[in-house]
Order: sequence, then structure tokens, then C-alpha cells
Amino acid sequence: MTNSLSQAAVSAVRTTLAATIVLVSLAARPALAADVQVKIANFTFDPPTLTVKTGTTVTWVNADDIPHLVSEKDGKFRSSALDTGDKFSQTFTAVGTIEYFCAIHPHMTGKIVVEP
Ligand SMILES: [Cu+2]
Repeated sequence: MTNSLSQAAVSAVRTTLAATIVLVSLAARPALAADVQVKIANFTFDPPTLTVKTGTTVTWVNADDIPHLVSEKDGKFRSSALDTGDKFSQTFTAVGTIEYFCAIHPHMTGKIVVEP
């Protein structure tokens, strides 16, 4: 009885260890997070609010025929002027909500919500 209990305990520890190893290896490889796009079209960011996992790279693509910028509201990042078809990428490693806007057209706003 004692023997089968301890075997069960060893088995549980092994399962927990295996799960921990899987989690750690996933966390160490942010490239596994799906990379996503925000389309800039008709003076809007689409989608206006995007929720991603930490480690995700977001790429903005300008589909308008006039230039736009992607500027974090406190200047933490800022693209150059994006002409039609130009792209700008940013990788989000910290949990939080990032607000951004177009510095040419400040009424254009968007959010990236970064989750663990
Ligand atoms: Cu703009």
C-alpha cells in the first residue's frame, strides 16, 4: 500500500515536472506566439484593439494611398512615415495596454493589449 502510494507520488511529480518543462520551453521561445497584422485603411487601424500574448510581433501595414505613422502615445516607439504597402513591426514582451496613434492624423488611435 505504502509502495503504491509512493509510486503514485513519483508519477505525479514526474507529470508535474514534464508539464513545467513544456511551459518553460514555450516561454523561452516567443517565436511560437502567432505574429499578427494591423491593417491601416480608410484612416483607421484595423482592428482598433488587438489582444496578443507576450512575445508577439505585431506588424502594421499601410493600405491607404497616403502616409501614416504608428506612434506609441508616450513615444516608446514610433515608425517612420509609412507609404502605401510599407510595414512597421514591434514585438511586445511586457504585459500591459499600449495605446498608439498616427502622428500625422492624431484622431487615428489604436490599442495593443498584451496578455501573459
Ligand atoms: Cu495617418
